[in-house]
Amino acid sequence: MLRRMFLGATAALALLAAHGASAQEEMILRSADIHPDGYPTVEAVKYMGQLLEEKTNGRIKVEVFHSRQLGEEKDTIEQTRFGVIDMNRVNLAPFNNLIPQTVVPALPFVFRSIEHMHKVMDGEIGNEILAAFEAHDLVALCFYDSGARSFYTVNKPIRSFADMQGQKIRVQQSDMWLSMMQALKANPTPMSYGEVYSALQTGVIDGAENNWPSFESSKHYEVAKFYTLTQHSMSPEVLTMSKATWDKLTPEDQTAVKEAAKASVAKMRELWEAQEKKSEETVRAAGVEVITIDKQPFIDAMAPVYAEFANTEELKDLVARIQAVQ
Ligand code: BDP
Repeated sequence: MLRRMFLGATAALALLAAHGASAQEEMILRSADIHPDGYPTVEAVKYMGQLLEEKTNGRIKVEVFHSRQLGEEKDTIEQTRFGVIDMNRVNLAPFNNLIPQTVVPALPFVFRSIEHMHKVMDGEIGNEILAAFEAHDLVALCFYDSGARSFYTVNKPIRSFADMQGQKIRVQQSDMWLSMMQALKANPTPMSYGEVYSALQTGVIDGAENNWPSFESSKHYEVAKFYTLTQHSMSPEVLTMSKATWDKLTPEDQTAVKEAAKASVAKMRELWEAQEKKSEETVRAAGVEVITIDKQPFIDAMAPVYAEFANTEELKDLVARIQAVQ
């Protein structure tokens, strides 16, 4: 009797599951971004949503909550892991402590050029890093460009390696980034992106670092008038989906999501290139002094960071394979 009841329940569940799949429910996927509307990452995810809507005949839509409406990156990552938020576009840095493989593409000077970065992230190595998210309740869909990050300061311009000494520099919440700043003899202060503007203004920090579009859209350039082209990291952005949401999708819809995300990468690159130019123009026109610098002492100082964070066979191998990509 018990056994029959059990079988009955299983059959009912199977029926329900089949029904759920064939009913092909409508879904609106909520996606988080800290950047403002119009920023390339926000527009790329909207575009991904349009493609997904087309592929699913309007059943699955994406709604982007930009301008940190859903919170700072550290919080939205947790909420995405718990399935409260469906999708999240973030930088790799806030994943560094959780997922060691994400450290590798953020390592200082690991890429020789944007082309090198594209080749690596579009290929086998990129796929391995995407796959590493699965163990952490996330499905990583694709990487987006983030240009190169450089330092900006309020009072003391960085004209040489020695000018890093003792400057209080905001970093993303990642141990690797802390270690990178220590290796540069700076004084790292981890804080979330949304706090940086007032921290610059009130002198809690002396500077921060970011790419052209973020330096501009955050308005940090209104306060920090020196931008030094160290281009020390090309840490890419990543678009993730909650594993909980992913598991609700049929295999066909999962494929549609992956395809839409992959197709949005090219769009993002177009948007990025255009935005980089525009942002650079805006920043220069606002009177920010843009400083070119000898990068070699910065590169030379990074050995301890590699030793500390590319510290397993797997990670060392990833670094070596990246460097070998021509
Ligand atoms: C920007 C990234 C964003 C990061 C931010 C930061 O797009 O995801 O959170 O930098 O420095 O370039 O926190």
